[in-house]
Amino acid sequence: MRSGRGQSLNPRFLVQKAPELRGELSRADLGCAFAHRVETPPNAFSFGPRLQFGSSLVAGSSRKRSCKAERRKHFNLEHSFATEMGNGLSDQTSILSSLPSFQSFHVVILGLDCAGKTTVLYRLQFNEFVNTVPTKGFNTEKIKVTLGNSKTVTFHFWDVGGQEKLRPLWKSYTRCTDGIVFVVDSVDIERMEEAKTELHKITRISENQGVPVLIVANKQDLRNSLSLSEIEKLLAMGELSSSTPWHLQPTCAIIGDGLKEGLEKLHDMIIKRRKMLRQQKKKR
Ligand SMILES: Nc1nc2c(ncn2[C@@H]2O[C@H](COP(=O)(O)OP(=O)(O)OP(=O)(O)O)[C@@H](O)[C@H]2O)c(=O)[nH]1
Ligand SMILES: [Mg+2]
Repeated sequence: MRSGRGQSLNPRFLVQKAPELRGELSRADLGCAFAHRVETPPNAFSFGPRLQFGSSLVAGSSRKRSCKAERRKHFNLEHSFATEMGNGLSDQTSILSSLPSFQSFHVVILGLDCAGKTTVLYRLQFNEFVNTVPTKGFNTEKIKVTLGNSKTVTFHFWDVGGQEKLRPLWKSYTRCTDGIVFVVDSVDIERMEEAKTELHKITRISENQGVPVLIVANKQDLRNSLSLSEIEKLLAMGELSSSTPWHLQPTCAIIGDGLKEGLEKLHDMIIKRRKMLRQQKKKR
């Protein structure tokens, strides 16, 4: 079974958990709530789903001008290797890029197409559900997340398209990354083997040795979603290298359930690894 665009939802779950979705749900007759998609133009560097949020997120002309130089700098420094692939950069990204980088963690979001990566990204960014279109290149956002201990950290997320033809590019994005978020569609049983192959392939790359992986078991709101233990088994997570710290987190990206908890774990694993690397350096 393949879920995702136009899938059958568990409406009771959503109505209880996501009051802001009720209008959407009644319009869609509680059956295929997200069948009504707002398509965004497929041109590179389009503002993607952000356009749906109105003026507060579309920069005014003066702000645009003042950001121009910063945007160019940011772009040259960080995106040059992948500019041709981009389809979701924003003014917000460029402003946030000027923040001090010592608290910023570079995190790549990977997973098969339709797993919910972009939904995760924009749920974290706007704390709202955003209708998505398949990612042709990547989306990137710097997002401040307040963790349980009230500490605010900045994650620089790179959400890369999961279609088969785009997967060879994943390794370019994981170069020097602090962490990987690997999103899995919990009802896509048929493609669990494919997800396993991709997960193991990306973690086995020598540069990714020791990089913490947060495996997001997404779409837990759907009927027939696999349990965590089933997913753990199907993804053969026990066979991941012993040097790869991982955590499996159940989520529902459309309402945001489980995302903060997952990031908390990822943050802990990243900090632990950084400490370990520092100690190893000192010993040498
Ligand atoms: N029911 C349910 N649907 C979800 C959830 N997360 C995402 N979706 C839906 O799954 C579909 C695909 O989501 P995307 O975020 O575009 O998937 P993606 O992984 O970015 O896909 P690519 O960009 O093609 O790699 C959309 O219709 C989302 O609304 C979830 O937690 N529950
Ligand atoms: Mg996407």
